[in-house]
Amino acid sequence: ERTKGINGLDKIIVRDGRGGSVEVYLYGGQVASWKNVKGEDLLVMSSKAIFEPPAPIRGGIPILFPQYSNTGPLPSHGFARNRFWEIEANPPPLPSNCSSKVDLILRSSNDDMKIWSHKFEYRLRVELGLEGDLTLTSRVKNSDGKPFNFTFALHPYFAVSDISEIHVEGLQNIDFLDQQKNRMRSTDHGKVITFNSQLDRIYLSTPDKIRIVDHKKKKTIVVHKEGQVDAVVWNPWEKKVSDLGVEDYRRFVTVESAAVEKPITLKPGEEWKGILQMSVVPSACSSGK
Ligand code: TA6
Repeated sequence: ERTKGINGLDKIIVRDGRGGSVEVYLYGGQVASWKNVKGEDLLVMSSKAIFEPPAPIRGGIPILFPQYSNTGPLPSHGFARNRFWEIEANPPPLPSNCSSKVDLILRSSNDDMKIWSHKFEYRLRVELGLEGDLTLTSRVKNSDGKPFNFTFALHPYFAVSDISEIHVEGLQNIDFLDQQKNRMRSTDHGKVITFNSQLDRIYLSTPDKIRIVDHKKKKTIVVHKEGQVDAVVWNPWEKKVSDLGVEDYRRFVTVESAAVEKPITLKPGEEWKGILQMSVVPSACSSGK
C-alpha cells in the first residue's frame, strides 16, 4: 500500500495480515516503523526527527552507503539515506517464502556520479516474515566498466524499555574500533555489553548472531546478519545529537550490520548480497544455552 507519510513524503506500508506492519519511506529507502501483531513499536523514531530532504531521517533503519561514517571522502554515511528510491515491480528473483514484502531500487544519478564516479544499482527487499520477523536484503550491483569499493551499514534504532536495563551479547573476545578514541583498536573481553554512558564501537569480524536482551521487558531482539562481517554498537547517551530528543537515547540501542574494516569490492557486472534479519522473542526462549 502506497501512501503519504510525514510532510507528504511517499511511504509504503507492508502488512502481514495479522496486525504486524512495516513502513518504508522512498526517501532514504528507509524503514521508519516496524510493529508487531500487538501494534508495539520495535524500532524508535526520534521525537525530533526531521522529515525534510536533504536531512536524513533520525530513526527506523537508515541505509549507510557507499561509505560508513567519515571513513572516506564522501559526506558522512554516504548518500543513500538522503536520496529518493523507487519501487521496483519486477526485481531479479530472490528466494522468498510467502511473506509480505516490497522491493526498492536506487540507481546512481548523474549528480551522485560527480561525488562517487561509479554506476551502481542498489536493490533493497523489505520483508515481513510469518513469525513477525523483519528481513532486509541488500543487493549492490556494479553496472560500471571498472571495479569499485564501498563500505556499508544498516543502522537500526532498536526499541528497548530503558538503555540501563539491557545488555548486548555475542561479542565477547571480539576486536573493536573505538569511535570515541579515533577508532583505536581494542578487544572486548566482557561477557556482555551494558550501557551507562556513551558507547560507539565497530566490532570486527563478529559472529552472525547478536542478541539484545531486555531484562525489563523480558524480551530478546535477535539480530542475524549475512554478508557483512562487522557490527556497530552505538548509544549516544549524553552526546548532543541535534535531531534527537534529550531523553530519546534511553529508548534505543543500535546494533548495525556493517562492512567497514574491509571494504566490499565489486568487479564490473558483479553483485554483492547482504542480509539483516531481526526478530523479537521472549527472553526465556532465546538464551540458546
Ligand atoms: O554507527 C554509529 C555512528 O557512526 C555514530 O558514530 C553516530 O554518530 C551515529 O552513527 C549517527 O550518525 P549520524 O550521521 O546519523 O548522526
